[in-house]
Amino acid sequence: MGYRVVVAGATGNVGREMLNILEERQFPVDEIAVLASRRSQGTEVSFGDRTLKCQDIERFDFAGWDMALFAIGSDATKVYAPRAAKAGCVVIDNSSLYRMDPDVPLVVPEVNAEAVDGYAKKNIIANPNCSTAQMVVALKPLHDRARIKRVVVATYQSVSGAGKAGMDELWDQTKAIYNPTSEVPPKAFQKQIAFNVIPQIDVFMEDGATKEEWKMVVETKKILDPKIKVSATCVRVPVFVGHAEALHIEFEDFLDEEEARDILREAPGVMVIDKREPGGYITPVECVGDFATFVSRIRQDSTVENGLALWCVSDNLRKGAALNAVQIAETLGNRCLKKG
Ligand code: 11C
Repeated sequence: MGYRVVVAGATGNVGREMLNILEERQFPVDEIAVLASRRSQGTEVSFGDRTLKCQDIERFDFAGWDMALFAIGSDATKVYAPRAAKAGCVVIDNSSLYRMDPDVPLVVPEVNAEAVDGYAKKNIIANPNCSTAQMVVALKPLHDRARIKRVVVATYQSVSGAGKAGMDELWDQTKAIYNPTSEVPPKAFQKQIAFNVIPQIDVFMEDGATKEEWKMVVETKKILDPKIKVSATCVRVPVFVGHAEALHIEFEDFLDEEEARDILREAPGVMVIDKREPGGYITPVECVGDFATFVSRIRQDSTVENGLALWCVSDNLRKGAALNAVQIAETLGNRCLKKG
């Protein structure tokens, strides 16, 4: 006995990962429907050893389905999430549309699983931004021990965060640099991404921060603790999958680096790889396809009182999106819904 599950946006990077992860984690699925836009209707996607055909989301009836994992972007979510929720299907939404809605829980199960219990106000649960998700997984156990006052973070975000168009642009520009027969001007990004880094992700806000940076600030407060101050600089780097973050954390209480390492070793969702030798840390290409948030380079930051610095890396399509959505589905199932 399990659930009737919908995956909306099944042909995209995140949707495909959702299907992989539902299968890998043996999520109790009684029946599954995969949805896409009319343009992709009939496109085949894999679910374990089965091949599923995408149905047109416009014509799909959500009544009788228990939960729907959405990876369709904010514009389409605005149309279809209320429709699914009204039909009694709980939406787990990967877009940014509902994240800051006070009636919608924003959940990273390792951090605030209990927030899922508030799902029924709108029948919608939000999945955070990828750069926030991995950061709060690493921060939570340290916050429980020494109370975080402030975090300064610089991100190194892969092009898959910008979808297939971002991945294609890095690939095509890289090829064009070696074989300059055709020019590949920036389109998905604001400047050349091949052999470059770009200090802009998403649009600029009035205060000079970008929206990606703003998301890290407000989402961390909603998920972990409204008292935590976050200063973020988000940077796009020429990596296909895997976001990295350099964190400088200021605590209320002193936290020794050895104790921090031990706490993180025991923390759910965290894998510590921290040998103080050449290569004794994790890089983005090594985390692809993994479930964990990897933490390396844990060390005291002596430039502030009670400071700690660390390096954190995770697969942005997994913990940053599809895995977290499936973990929310698991939490919802365990805490709130009856199996079919
Ligand atoms: C990126 N973090 O790397 C973004 C992608 O709010 O869900 C995810 C945007 C979001 O470009």
